[in-house]
Amino acid sequence: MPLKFIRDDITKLKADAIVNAANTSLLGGGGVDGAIHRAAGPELLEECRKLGGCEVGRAKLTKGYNLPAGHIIHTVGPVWSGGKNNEPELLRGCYEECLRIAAENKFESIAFPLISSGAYGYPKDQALKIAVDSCSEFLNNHDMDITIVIFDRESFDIGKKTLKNIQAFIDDNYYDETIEWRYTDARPHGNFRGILRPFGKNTHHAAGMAQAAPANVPVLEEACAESLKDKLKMIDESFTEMLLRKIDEKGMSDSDCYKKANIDRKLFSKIRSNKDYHPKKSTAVAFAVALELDIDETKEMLLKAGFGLSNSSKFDIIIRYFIENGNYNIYEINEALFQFDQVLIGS
Ligand code: AR6
Repeated sequence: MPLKFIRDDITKLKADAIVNAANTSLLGGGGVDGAIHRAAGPELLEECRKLGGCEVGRAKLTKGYNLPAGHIIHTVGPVWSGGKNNEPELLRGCYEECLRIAAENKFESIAFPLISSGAYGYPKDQALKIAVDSCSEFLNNHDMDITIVIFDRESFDIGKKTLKNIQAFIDDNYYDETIEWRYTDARPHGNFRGILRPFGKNTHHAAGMAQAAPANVPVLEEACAESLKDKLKMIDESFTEMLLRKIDEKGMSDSDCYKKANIDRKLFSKIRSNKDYHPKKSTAVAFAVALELDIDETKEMLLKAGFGLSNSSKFDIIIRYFIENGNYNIYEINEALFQFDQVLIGS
């Protein structure tokens, strides 16, 4: 099952369990803890009183009461005090404990806030990394729908340096749609009206990206239609066929691939069983990333699904940035896409 990120209020989510970033008393507080107690109602506090508190890095389960979520797993994150007091291990322990409890109770879905990253002062980028690492590790051996809920934009800080590099890459490559396009008559005597060429700044990036449609499409004669039929018999490998071939070539198992692509098992089975499946672009890109294809292979795979990578889309440029830098970590790619308000890849 995939790992998802959403920007939302965790108290609004429907899941088998949501996680509360509580304190050792488990008797409520501010931040997400306060919001959960308010939304769940006073019965939650009554149940919490019976739990006898909770140690840092551990977790305890209650019912969800008035929440849309069925249960609450209360965990206590470490207070950040510079990082030398076992904070990373304790924070990782929180995620592992919550996931262990969720698995023990056969929960199929769980949503986490970014534990310790508010009042407890854990640097948000490091807190996020621990959340992602712990959850993705768990997903290697378990089927669960895990959501990491990001409350504020700042929490999703992928690190200033990466952000600056991506921004610079976008600035260098982004094709500004406001630039003027001029018609150039490239083939004055041919069937094509010409080729639209960008005119103005950044023309070198965009040149050749778009072509005008043929002007006068001829009516097919019978002989022509027959030869077209023959050609269609030799139709190229489909997206599904290419995907399955690449999985074999890379020596991966199906599950290695769909897990690494952050793709749901059911979706993968659907693709596998339909040679002519047309995936969404975000799905096709996720597979290219999971297979660690280089940029040309990625383009080839996208083309099979009817897509391309252009310089007029921030999504495409960010994907290109990661692939060209040999970074195939889907979660880091998604963090960057999220930061730039783009569709995430995978399921
Ligand atoms: N939904 C999702 N995330 C939220 C919400 C919400 N409704 N509200 C806040 N966050 P914090 P901590 C995010 O302070 O750092 C409490 O008083 C928030 O933006 O809630 O573990 C407890 O009783 C931040 O990224 O928890 C403890 O005393 C993240 O949740 C102490 O705070 C965690 O922020 C725990 O501190």
